[in-house]
Amino acid sequence: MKKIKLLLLSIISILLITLSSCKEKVNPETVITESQYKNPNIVIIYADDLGYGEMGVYGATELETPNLDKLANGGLRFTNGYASSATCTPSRYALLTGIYPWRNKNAKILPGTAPLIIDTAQTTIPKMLKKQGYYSGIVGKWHLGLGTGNVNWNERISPGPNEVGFDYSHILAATQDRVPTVYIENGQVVNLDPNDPIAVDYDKNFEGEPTGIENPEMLKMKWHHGHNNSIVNGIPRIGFMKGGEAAKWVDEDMADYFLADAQEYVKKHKGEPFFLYYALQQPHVPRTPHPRFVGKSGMGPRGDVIVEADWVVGEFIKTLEAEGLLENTLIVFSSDNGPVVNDGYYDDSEEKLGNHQPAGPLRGGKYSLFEAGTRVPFFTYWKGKISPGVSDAMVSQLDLFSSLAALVGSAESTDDSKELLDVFLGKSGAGRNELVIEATSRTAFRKGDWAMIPPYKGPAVNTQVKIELANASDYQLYNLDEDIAQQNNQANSNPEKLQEMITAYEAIRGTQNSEIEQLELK
Ligand code: NG6
Ligand code: CA
Repeated sequence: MKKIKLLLLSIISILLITLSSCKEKVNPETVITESQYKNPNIVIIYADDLGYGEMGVYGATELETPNLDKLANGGLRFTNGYASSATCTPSRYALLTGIYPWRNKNAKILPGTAPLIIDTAQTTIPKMLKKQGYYSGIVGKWHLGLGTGNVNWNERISPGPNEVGFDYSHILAATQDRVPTVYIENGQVVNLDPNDPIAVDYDKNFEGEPTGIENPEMLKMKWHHGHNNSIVNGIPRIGFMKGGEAAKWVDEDMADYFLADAQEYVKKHKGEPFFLYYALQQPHVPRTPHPRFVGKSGMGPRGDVIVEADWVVGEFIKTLEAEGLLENTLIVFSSDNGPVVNDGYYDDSEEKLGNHQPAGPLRGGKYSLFEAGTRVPFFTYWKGKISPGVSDAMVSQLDLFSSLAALVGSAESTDDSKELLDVFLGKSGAGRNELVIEATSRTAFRKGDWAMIPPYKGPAVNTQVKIELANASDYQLYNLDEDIAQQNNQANSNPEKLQEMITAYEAIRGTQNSEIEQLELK
């Protein structure tokens, strides 16, 4: 009798176990299949000009970024994470191709009419992912050139993102301060009226068209330097544009516009492994927060658009969560270059900055070879896969190409892009040992705890943006471990270290090139 009881009990418990595991298997919410683990979705969220000190988790005290902080705190936050360049185009080039931007002489701040600078035969992150079965999209800022020469904005614009690997693209061509001020979806200007064709010129104005310099009465935002060509929505821009009235974007709606598209993209493609490159336009100039965010930071439009960007990221994450995708999506957040306060408009950014330090403890800013030019906020997040933490490992956006390839089982890599998947996932602290950084065609070197900046002609400070560029007649050598603010130049006191740095730098970069273009902010 006892034996039968025992047998019955064990049969019941086996049944229960089987039933409960069956239940797990049929609930679509909780199932993560083997292939999903192998092919997680990948999202890169890329801010424009966000500095090292502009998130709470990176030490900001005057500005609140609760959504970014939450994400960074739940993921792996890098203290030595680098953009490849101190300006936009070169950093984006390196991010997508895994190639140092200084290897391509066209990788510099581009006008809105510049041709595409990525060779359509070249490999890119979306192309590599496509071979592994991914669908790829870009939503937001492009700034890598379009077409091959004279773009006709009234026909399909090609080559562009769709020709370098993106299956879907919804972009602004260059920057928010450059014409054409229209959205472009898969090569077509959105809302273009064929009876009001678009013409763009960066050299001369179109007859009868108002400009910032001639029509100050039409401006709602005044230009400080440059930015005095065509006026769109009361904001003077770089470059001249005619026509396309119905297609022109509303600056204050841009964050909502791209957010809605990024959310829709996720919903549409959640059934397949997808890659999304979500390139935010904030806090680049012109800073035009939606009225919901005006005054929210107490720091004027620059702070307000950072608050707006933080909100946008929060909303986007909510969508991933609602779609049940958070456990199956690797998120990478970073910025294309360091911060600038006044970048060409009178927008109260200096007056209302208060105690905020956009670069945190770092020296310099956007355009600079000092640390603040390229050391930026950088974190990875993957719910349940990446343990929360902080990593001091040196990583560059350049490394995403080879590391993401390793993640999805691709053997592709480039010489410049280090495969650091375990570092990005928090399984290893062994980042890169050395890195060449770039700023407006000049380069410098980081190795171990040391930073070396070769001598460059040119002003020490750009007085328009009030940023120290790091130009000097002699070599500079800093130990970042003890001197993160780069105040103590050891080039003279430590000649052995200096020589070691120069030798290692030249092994990658070649001997110093004297043909350096001077930064010209018009
Ligand atoms: C500069 C612009 C600046 C910004 C920058 C590009 C002037 C005076 N300044 O030339 O406002 O647009 O280019 O920024 O025109 S980036 O983040 O896209 O590299
Ligand atoms: Ca930028």
